[in-house]
Amino acid sequence: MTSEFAHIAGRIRAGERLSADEARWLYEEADLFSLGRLAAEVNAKRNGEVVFYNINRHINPTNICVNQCRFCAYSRLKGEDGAYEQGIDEILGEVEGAEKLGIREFHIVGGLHPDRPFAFYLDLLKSLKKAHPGIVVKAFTAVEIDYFAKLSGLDVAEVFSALKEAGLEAMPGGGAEIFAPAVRNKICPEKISGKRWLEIMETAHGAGIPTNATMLYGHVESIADRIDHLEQLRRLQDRTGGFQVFIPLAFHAENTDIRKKGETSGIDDLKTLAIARLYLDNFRHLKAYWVMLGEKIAQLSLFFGVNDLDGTVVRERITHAAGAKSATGLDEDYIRNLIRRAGKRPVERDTFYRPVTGRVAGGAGR
Ligand code: V47
Ligand code: SF4
Repeated sequence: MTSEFAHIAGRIRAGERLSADEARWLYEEADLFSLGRLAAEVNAKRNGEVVFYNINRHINPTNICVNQCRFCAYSRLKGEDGAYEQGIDEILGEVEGAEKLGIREFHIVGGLHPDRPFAFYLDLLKSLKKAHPGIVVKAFTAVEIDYFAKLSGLDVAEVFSALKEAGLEAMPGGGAEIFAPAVRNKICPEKISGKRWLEIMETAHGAGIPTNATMLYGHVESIADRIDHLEQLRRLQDRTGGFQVFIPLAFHAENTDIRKKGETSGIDDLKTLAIARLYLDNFRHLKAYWVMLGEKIAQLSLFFGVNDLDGTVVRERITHAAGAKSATGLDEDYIRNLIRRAGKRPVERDTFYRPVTGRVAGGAGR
């Protein structure tokens, strides 16, 4: 172990914060296994051997979007081949019987549809809550919230209060991409700025809505851009404490306008997770999104500081449009086995990271 690594490890063990320069050094110079072991140690102190997963269902009401992010293979213009939009009845039909499958969360994100009024989204939440009062609705990225404010003429706080009344309980972390303006201009010039994304999240936290945070990596950004992204998340979390979990999203290039050979490497994926665990000392949870990492890297990430494997998902569309080779959903037993075979303890959680009690997963004796 180099003396630089020992110095950083000593500072972290003493409860000091990783600096941007140290994070860059870890990315560029650190030995992968020493880095992983340190991140795993920090995680074990906070979360023990428990690894969370949840039983959720993705709902993507439409892929029609007025933005044309260059990394997105999912969106279509209205009238374009492959464009779709689901009405409320169709969505309700798709999730019928969700309780019998043990589903505890609807995760709803979609495109910025040019004609649908804000009232559509309020009706969607109300209808879902009426039909499934026990299932938590985690919905809409900060990008969609900004769009709803424009559509409705309301300010962001008013949008949140209407959505809360309709049943919104938490928000996913999408739309963050990379905050650095130079990168954002290249990969998603029409999208709200990083500054606006952070402002909207701050307003959500102020309204009592917990949110997640993401970072899309492995496209045209530099290591310094990634660290700047983590720094901005850490600062906001210091102020609000409203982020529940950080989720790095590995870029998939197929069918996108970003020309790039191959996907992120497994080594980059694991380093990014481990450095996030160390840098984001004020985030309790770190999620390996198996859809983007593949099931095997997601399993290995449990030795690199991760304590959450997302969920059963069913049925993922966004990453699969960009060539993901992972399944479009996993069953609960499969996820529990991934965790158990890594020597960890699988625990089902709800949206708010509370262990689910009173239910024995997959039957007796487990
Ligand atoms: O914002 C789009 C990303 C995000 C691609 O909060 C891509 O629990 C890789 O945010 N390659 C949406 N990524 C998904 C998302 C998410 C997923 C799972 C859980 C949670 C959560 C949030 O997907 C977008 C964008 O960053 N994305 N295209 C692509 N080609
Ligand atoms: Fe639209 Fe979201 Fe795709 Fe961008 S990433 S084009 S905002 S659906």
